[in-house]
Amino acid sequence: MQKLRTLNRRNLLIAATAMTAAHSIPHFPAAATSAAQPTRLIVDRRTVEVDGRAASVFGIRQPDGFPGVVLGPDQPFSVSVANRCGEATIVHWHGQTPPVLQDGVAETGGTIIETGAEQTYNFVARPGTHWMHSHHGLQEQALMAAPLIVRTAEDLRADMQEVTVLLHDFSFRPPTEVLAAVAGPRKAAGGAASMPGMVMTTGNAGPDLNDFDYDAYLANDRTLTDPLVVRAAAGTRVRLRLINGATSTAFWIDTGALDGTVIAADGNNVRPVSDRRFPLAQGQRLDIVVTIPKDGGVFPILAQREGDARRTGVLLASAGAAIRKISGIADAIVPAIDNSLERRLVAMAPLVVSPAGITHRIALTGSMMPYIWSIDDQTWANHVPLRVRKGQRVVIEMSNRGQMAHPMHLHGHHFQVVALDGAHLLGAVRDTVLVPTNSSVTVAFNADNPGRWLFHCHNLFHMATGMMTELVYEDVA
Ligand SMILES: [Cu+2]
Repeated sequence: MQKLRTLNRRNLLIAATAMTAAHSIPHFPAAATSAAQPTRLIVDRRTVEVDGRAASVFGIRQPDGFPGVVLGPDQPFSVSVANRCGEATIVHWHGQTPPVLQDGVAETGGTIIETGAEQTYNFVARPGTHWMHSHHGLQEQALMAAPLIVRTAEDLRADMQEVTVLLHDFSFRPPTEVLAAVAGPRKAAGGAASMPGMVMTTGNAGPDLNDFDYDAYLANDRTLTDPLVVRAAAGTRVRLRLINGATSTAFWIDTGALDGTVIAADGNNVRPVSDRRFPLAQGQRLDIVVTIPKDGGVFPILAQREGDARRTGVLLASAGAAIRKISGIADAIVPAIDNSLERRLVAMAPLVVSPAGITHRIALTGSMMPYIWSIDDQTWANHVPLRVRKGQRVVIEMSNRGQMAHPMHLHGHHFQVVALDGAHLLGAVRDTVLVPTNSSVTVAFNADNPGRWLFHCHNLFHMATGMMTELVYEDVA
């Protein structure tokens, strides 16, 4: 049973609501645990029910079943991970900027956690909406992921109910079969869809979308057949902490009848931008504030797969509002996600970027047939590291030369988006940026965290087939 680590009356209410829902994962990360005691996380297998059918998946949970970690202001990231999942693993703290050996990545020096073993982590936590996921094999596809929320004093002062939503793409098939299907020979006929239900491009010039026909799309482990219903009082504000934990699915977030205001991207505050539809690539997070109207009602917050009609989501409902059924299939297909929102984002706290710098220009390469993705035509096995020196300003210009979009994620740093297709901007500070097909994106950051750091596409199957390199500080290489 979930402990009520509550902060105020409203949060107590929310926690109580979560507990009434059968097999729900709590959607509201409650208050922090004591700074003196590391938060214990157990990685194990669990059973979830997806549209009435049981599935064995992974979980990253506290002993009481609470998924992931929530830290309060100025709390250190002090966590122990006990691996009871029956196979070796390593958990990456996506969005955090720890010393490299604590990044949760074996390729750059982290220690694999064998099954039965336990490992501790301790570093200064970075505020914001982040998440954790396996960085080992294909475990992320089997839901080895959880929220990692670090709240600020300002967050606590804001009179807003917080609702964390972790999105997934889900298959009853084992991850290795998913990869085999994705990378298999089915695309031989010039990229045409040959799998029932598979959605490909909307036109010859469009990008290739959606490699795999998933069985379901999940929001906090649930589909719209039995969605999470969050009670939210009429006239109050709700801060949605949205995390795209899907391995190979990008979503359009749809706030429906409510105006949504983006206040943070990948955990970094941005100048408020309002809209009702927001693109969210794999690995990315958005914090969106909505206001429940004074006369109340039920307000679905939906995530619809790009290039598809399928969707998932949660419902915000005021007291007494009758819950209506929302179909998991939308009336219309939505297009591929793009950088329309990215163009409008302005960092609240721009990075102070060192004057002297180095620019790396890289091409995002690879193909559908054979299904191999790469950087400058090199897969991870032959990767050429991006070399930097501590204290430098680093600029990375990425040009996408392939047929699929790539959400590129840099470990250990947050960068600022400084150009989209050559047009300069002082955009969002974030750790994962979408590089659409036939597009270029330039990011800049301070080389302030020595080590070797992975830099890769956050489409798990692009990464698994090679689309990964590393940033290497020369003094440590
Ligand atoms: Cu990719």
